[in-house]
Amino acid sequence: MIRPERLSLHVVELPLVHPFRTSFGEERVRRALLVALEAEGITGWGECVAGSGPWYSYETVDTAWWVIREVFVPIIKGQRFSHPRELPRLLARVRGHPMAKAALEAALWDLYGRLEGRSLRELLGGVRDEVPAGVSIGIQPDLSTLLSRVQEFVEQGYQRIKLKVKPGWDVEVLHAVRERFPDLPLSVDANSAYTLDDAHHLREFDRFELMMIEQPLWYEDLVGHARLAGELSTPICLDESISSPHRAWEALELAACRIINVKQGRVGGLTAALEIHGLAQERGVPLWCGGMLETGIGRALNAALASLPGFTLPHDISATTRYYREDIAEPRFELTARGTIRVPHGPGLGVEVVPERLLRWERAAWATEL
Ligand code: OSB
Ligand code: MG
Repeated sequence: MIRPERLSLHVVELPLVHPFRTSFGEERVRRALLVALEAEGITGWGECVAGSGPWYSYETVDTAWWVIREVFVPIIKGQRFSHPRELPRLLARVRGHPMAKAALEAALWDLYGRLEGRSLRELLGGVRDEVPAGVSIGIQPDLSTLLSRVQEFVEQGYQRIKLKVKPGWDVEVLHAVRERFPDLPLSVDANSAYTLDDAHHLREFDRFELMMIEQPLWYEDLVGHARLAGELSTPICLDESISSPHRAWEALELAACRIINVKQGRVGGLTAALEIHGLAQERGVPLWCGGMLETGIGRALNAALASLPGFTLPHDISATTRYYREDIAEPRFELTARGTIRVPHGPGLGVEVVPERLLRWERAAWATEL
């Protein structure tokens, strides 16, 4: 039984090594909300994947802060849990806010693992010691900068390169990258930058032998993706559209995608991610773990999730140095000589928050007894 005694919220701002530009904007700093749950002198940590503004998702650091403090805390006050999967049932009557729910659930999984002396990988049923690492490269100021960034990551040994695309930064870019790197495992992510009217244009992507095209259309549009899938030979992967296990089921029923990018935060937590994993296993749909520029806390969780048997494609889980000069957690994640990231095996997340670093990068904090 876990009886959480105290909850604290921490907003941190970590400068990114390189600005990250997508079809919806640019980030120079990762503003992240961390949730800590304490019991019996042990602390469990969860990172909320919401961004600082409502661009990737309507949730933000501030909406998550508000809903956890004003809505979730009163619900969990005095509660006991025999397993973290009991939390989503308690929170089910709150509509929406999947990223906030996921962050609280993540803290409970970490706390549970630490109290039981078991790793998150083991608790989730992971089967791998290391997972294939890919890297996601944002939109660059020009083509030559992009080519040198790709070169740099290929030399480092990443197993797959994902390029952010948008109208005006696509076919020409892909042509140049393919010409220089003919055999490179390559994919693209549009973050909803196209419409079905662009179907003819998107067909040009087919000649670049991409592993997938991620989220080409509007996030609510499963039917549009199903129609587009009929026009393209490149597999469609959905990211933003998959906001719950039910949406994953709908997407697969409609044949809106052949691959799913799983972000536990976007789907409402680890329990929901496990449900999607089960569904994908039944149907033989390959999964991979997406990223949200997480700190070491979120990255450790992603690595544990990616170690499940259904996660078979390279992930957006890159080395710490690709994102941050200094992370708030230790040890840092490094790319192995095999182009993989090791899955932590210590209790819970298997990484530790460094208190001085948390203080250095913290911009706001709040705590309450439960
Ligand atoms: O669409 O996958 C995305 C980062 C922030 C928001 C959305 C996305 C991304 C990435 C980065 O592609 C993946 C990573 O963390 O390395
Ligand atoms: Mg994406």
